[in-house]
Amino acid sequence: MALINFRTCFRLVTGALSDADKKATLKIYKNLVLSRLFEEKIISLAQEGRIKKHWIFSGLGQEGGQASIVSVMKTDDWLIPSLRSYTSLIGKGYPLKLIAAEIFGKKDGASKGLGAPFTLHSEKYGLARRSDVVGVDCETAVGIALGLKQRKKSGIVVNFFGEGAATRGTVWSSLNISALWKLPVFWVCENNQYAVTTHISSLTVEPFFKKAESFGILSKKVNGNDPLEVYFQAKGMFEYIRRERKPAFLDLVTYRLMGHDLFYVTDQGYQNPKEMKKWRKRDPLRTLERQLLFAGIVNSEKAKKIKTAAISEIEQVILWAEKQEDITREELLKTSFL
Ligand SMILES: Cc1ncc(C[n+]2csc(CCOP(=O)(O)OP(=O)(O)O)c2C)c(N)n1
Ligand SMILES: [Mg+2]
Repeated sequence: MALINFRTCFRLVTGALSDADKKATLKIYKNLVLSRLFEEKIISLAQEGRIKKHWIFSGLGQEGGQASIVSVMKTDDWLIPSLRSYTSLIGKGYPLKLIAAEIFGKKDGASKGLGAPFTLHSEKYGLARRSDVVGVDCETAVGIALGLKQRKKSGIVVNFFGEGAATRGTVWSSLNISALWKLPVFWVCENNQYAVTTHISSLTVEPFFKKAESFGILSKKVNGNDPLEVYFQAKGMFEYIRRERKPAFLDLVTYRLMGHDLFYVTDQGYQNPKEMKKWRKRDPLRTLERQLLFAGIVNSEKAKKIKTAAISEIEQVILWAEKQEDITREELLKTSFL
């Protein structure tokens, strides 16, 4: 897959970005800067031993698609995030401090310190709880979308899941039902090519978008590390879902640069170093930054200001989160979070 899509270059060279697109891409960039710096901070705190919880699933280097897709969402749309979800939660407007408090295992965290940021449920922010059992969320997405349809509400459900999850039957039966019942779901397969240590080549022969297509669902495949391209593809697909009240499917091809979780960071033997080097060069944040500089949407001074503001916000949030009250052992044992 090329570093930057031809269509993206064309849009930039011809100045085909409307004012609304420019505003949206700046929002995507700010989200990516904040979530990247936040995640790097969290990883360094965990490595220093300041974070005890091990539920830190890194999305470093694969966040571009999430930022772009969530930027197109409206407040009454529902998001079921993926495992590696800081970017989408931040993009949906969820407070960073509650994400941080959850990571520190605090009572006031996103999931009351009992799970992880992605296991939160919040009607206010349109966030539905992701299960730790992969693939099950697709059934949740069907349920929420059916509820929206029966109540004649305008929102749609965006469900992120991994390509590993997409090997489960429950995912495809959910897609089938969404097509049959004409449900407004945007299925996003965050295809980072690994499920723990298993490469996608051991999981499937047919590309996922072709499988989705076979259920009669509008399906596309996109370079997930080119945020502008994802933004334009997603915008079109959102328009389709809103207009037709039918599902759509996006195969977001990206790459997992870190280990499965922080325990796996040093155990990268199953990932080919050449492959990793290639994908490091396709960093979505750097790609978008270059595109925005080229299109004059930011200049280097503005980019620097955005980064400084993000660093200061993160410092404040971490200071606040660390001071909050820990979850007690009794509360922890009372709850099953699967
Ligand atoms: C049904 C089920 N099987 C196995 C697991 C253990 N598990 C947790 S995450 C994961 C990998 C999922 O891979 P993928 O869907 O590609 O998501 P990614 O980790 O790449 O974001 C597995 C196998 C689980 N949580 N649920
Ligand atoms: Mg995966």
